[in-house]
Amino acid sequence: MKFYTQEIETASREQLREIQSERLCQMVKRCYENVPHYRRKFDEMGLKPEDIKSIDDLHKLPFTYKDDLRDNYPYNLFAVPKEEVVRIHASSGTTGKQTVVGYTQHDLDIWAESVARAIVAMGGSKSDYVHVSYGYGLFTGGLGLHDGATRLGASVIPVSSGNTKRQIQIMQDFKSDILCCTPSYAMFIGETCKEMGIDTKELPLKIGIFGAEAWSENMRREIEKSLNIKAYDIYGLSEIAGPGVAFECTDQSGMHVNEDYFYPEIIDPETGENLPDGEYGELVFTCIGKEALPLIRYRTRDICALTRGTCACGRTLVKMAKPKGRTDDMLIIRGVNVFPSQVEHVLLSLNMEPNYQIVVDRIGNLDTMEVKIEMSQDMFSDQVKAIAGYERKISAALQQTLNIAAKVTLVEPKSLPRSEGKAVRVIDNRKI
Ligand code: DLL
Repeated sequence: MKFYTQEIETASREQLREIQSERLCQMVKRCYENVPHYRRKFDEMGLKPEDIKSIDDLHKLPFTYKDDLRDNYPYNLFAVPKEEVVRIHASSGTTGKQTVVGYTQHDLDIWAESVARAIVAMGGSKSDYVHVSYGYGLFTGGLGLHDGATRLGASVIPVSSGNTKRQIQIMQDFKSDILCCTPSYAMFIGETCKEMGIDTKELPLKIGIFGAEAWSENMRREIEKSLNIKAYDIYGLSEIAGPGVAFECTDQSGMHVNEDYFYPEIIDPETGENLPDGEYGELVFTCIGKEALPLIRYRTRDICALTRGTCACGRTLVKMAKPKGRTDDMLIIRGVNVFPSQVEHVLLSLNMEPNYQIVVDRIGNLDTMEVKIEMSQDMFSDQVKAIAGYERKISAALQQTLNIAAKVTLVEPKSLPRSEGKAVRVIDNRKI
């Protein structure tokens, strides 16, 4: 099986536009009638649901921000009565209050369908064992992949995260074909296999479905090598659906957006204006297929670009690039914009493993940046002089890419904390 829902995944642009326009008009009407926040916003702008006649009118609609979810905590943006809500999830909320999201049965169905499309596009099928190591709970990763694989008819192994040696034992004994977890956890599983003396070529594992955090092409190659699999990217966010909003196909050239349910735009984050295909800006989603929490033009803060056209896999669904980072991940150090992904890129280009942590501080009035990087076992056994040489080399490469001086400290192998979920890359000690 090449497609889960071929008709939609290979539809013409006109067919897609027709579906999108019809769904948008219906959802705008429902939002106006059922969500006081949206009614108030529309009224303030002098906008009526009838003014939205097709997807071309999307730009007339107001944006929705994470703060709108917080201000309406927990349930005030829901567009359906409580009896129709069958599931609640929440985002982790590293800053401030977490945000709460809800789903009707229909919402869970389209989410599961979106994930089933993803698994098939990556070469998975109902005859696979799908090992889910994303956390189960309020985080959408575990249950999202679980429901999608169940919908496809695959055999789900719901391991959840943690206890890495046990994960590997299960992979061996239960013959997991597909591994689902964050890319940083996949790296850690690879490292642990090596430590345990397990030859990953002996494992049945063939596909990895990795997402929930930004990861680079270099990191993909590392993971593919260490686990002896094909590693695919999956994107999503709790506010829109969870994993499966977009997914990679076997062409590995961007993620197809399930745009019949989640309509994407790229905007200039400063002006809010739409940007043309191919240009990087902030990714914005409108939930045109959802009932419980149909967000209009939700500002994801992810920095991304879109491309349209027919992919080598045959899908016509618009593709989003790997997100470069988030507008709120961006560190401003001495006036220079720094993304953690740039540090990762430099390390991988020097053939180092991307186990690092950025520590930012303010001493006097000056911002300082230290990058702690783990040495490989080989480097660790080198002379102090050689280690100082590595530090200088990395420091020079960082300076060239970031345009800012960073102190490089090489630390012992395996001394930085490992994450079983999303990696924590930045510690900002500045009180700003
Ligand atoms: O991370 C949902 C998810 C679970 C996606 C499992 C994929 C796999 P949140 O916790 O709400 O939801 O975090 C959403 O994570 O806005 C991005 O910044 C980031 N993110 C998610 N997937 C990717 C990806 C889940 N493939 C936020 N590449 C998003 C880069 C990603 N960043």
